[in-house]
Amino acid sequence: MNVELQINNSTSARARFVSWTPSPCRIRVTDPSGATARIVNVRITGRSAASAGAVVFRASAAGAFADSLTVAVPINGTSVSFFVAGKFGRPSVNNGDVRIEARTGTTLVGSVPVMVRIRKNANTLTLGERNRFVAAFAQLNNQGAGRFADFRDMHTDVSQPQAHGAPGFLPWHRAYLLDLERELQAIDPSVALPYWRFDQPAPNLFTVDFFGVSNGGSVQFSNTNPLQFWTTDGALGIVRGPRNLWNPSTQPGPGVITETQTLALGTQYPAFSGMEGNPHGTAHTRWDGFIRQIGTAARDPLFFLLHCNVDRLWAKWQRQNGRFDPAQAASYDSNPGNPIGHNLVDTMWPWNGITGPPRPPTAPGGAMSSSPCVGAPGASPRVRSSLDFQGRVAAASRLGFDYDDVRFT
Ligand SMILES: [Cu+2]
Repeated sequence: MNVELQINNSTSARARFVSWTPSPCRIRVTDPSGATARIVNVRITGRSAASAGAVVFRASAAGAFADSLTVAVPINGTSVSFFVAGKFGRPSVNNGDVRIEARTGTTLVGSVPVMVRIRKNANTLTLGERNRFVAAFAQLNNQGAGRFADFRDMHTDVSQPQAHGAPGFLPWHRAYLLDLERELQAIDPSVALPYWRFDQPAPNLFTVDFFGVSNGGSVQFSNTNPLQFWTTDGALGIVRGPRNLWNPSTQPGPGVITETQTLALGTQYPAFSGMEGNPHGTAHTRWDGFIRQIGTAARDPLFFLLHCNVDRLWAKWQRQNGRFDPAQAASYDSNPGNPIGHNLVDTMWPWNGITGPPRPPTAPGGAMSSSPCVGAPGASPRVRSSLDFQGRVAAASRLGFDYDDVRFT
């Protein structure tokens, strides 16, 4: 007998990535030979090394997760649904480092490799994770000739009002990071965007082998680091230096409020979104160079790690206060005076392709990148598409990413 395991309801190997948020899956009998009844009990488990990812299961969209699940599967080929999630605290370190196995009795009847793909603290990545991320990012930019140029062009002075200084700041940047992360995953599906905790020292991030070292002027990289060829706006190199003799390897960003302080800004979105100033703006202006100003910030790949932490803080705040539902007033700031692109129902530039006032004159990059694993947020996301990122309110809203320290359960 043989069964087929469909992760994220797909037979594609590209869809075999899960996070803390439950992924819908299916099992069906593809070869019934040897079966003695019309329905067989199949036990589904995860198998991995102690240092690798781990998964848990449940039979339906709600309920407790367990390390194994027994499913009654008809031998006529009808599929039966179940759910898989990463076991919190056990993210993968390599693609396919967990196997989902199906057994009847002790006989293995089906098996697929999966990855618990999770956004992690950049300071704690394994060397393998670090090197794969840097290689994918460098390839996306391709010395200035690659697809990264669109991301550079999305975050400029002219597009500034689409993404800053109003409530859509957090939803817009969540979509922006997701679009970039999906492009990185098209290059290497094992990559997830890491975050820079700007309220902590990051000795493993600010090295010549990772995001580089500089006391001002051009960032220095080792001769094995592909970021040494980073080029934007026709110029080789990244201009970045810590302001006022700050050492990002040994000190948190001066004046940057801590995570605890950020999460205590208030329980309503209008209060919490004050974090656009501090810690977000303060983290940007601890530096001189590209990352200091909106118009040039996206020229520095560190921008995306800084913003990944901004997004993580929003995710933590959402979980702490139950602020995932766009229909609940406290989850957002639905001020009637919000500019276009900052109301929950508004589509977001540039993915909507709309140009001309009050939108910018061009819409670089086209539609939002799709994912082999999830359907949301679609080609033209709305502000509201960013809120329910774990699909808590509606499972179809799940965006397919999670943070190492933000649980689903
Ligand atoms: Cu920005």
